[in-house]
Amino acid sequence: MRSKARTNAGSAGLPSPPERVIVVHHLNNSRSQRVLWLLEELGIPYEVKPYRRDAKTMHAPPELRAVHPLGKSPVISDGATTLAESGAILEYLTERYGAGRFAPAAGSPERLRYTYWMHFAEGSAMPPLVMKLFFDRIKKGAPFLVRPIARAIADQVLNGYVLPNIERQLDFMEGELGKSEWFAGPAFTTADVQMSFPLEAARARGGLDERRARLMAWLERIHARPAYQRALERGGRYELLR
Ligand SMILES: N[C@@H](CCC(=O)N[C@@H](CS)C(=O)NCC(=O)O)C(=O)O
Repeated sequence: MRSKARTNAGSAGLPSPPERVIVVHHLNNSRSQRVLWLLEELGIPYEVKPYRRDAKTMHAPPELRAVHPLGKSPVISDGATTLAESGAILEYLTERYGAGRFAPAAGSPERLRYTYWMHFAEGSAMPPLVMKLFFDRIKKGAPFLVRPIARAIADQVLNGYVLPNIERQLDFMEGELGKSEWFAGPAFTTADVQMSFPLEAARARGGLDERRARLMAWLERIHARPAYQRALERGGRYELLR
């Protein structure tokens, strides 16, 4: 049975193993798909609590704020611990349940690469991809009378900042995958799970295509993993926003 007591991100006081039933607060078409995938790779049981985006605004429903004050997904509850932020969740799960799998040894060069990509995914790769989503929507959805002005402003930001950054990052990632099969080195790690969302978003709306053969092959490799497929079955339809 799960404890009703709740502590937010990073708190101590973890329950003993039999008490734990990990609950993933899962928003459709979102970053929480990565958490389901890692749990499948780890082979530990979990519950999915589904939330649906508002069809118009794409926002998460307000009930998610009862789980974590920011009301974003993913969030997990593991006994008395509630943890948000996908990178933190993936690191927590890997350290707690990985038994040495999916993370390179501490102090190794691969571990530094692992740390780098764990942070790069949300800290560098996602911001321009999110900006592209919003500015594309402004271009399409601005009221008729102001649409030309809205488009001009959006194009200025897109062409001056967003698109060049996405391109530069894609080139960089493509080059890095020339060094090894997976992001942190020769072995698949949780950093590949963390990097899946920005690269799937880049494929959906950021111009990632066959011109970057290594990134495309990496996407194929992750999609072919049985655990990835099982996570899709658990999470339901997964289609990245465009
Ligand atoms: N950096 C955070 C981002 C969390 C985030 O923005 N999640 C999106 C889903 S991909 C969300 O909940 N959006 C709904 C909303 O903002 O209302 C993480 O990696 O967990």
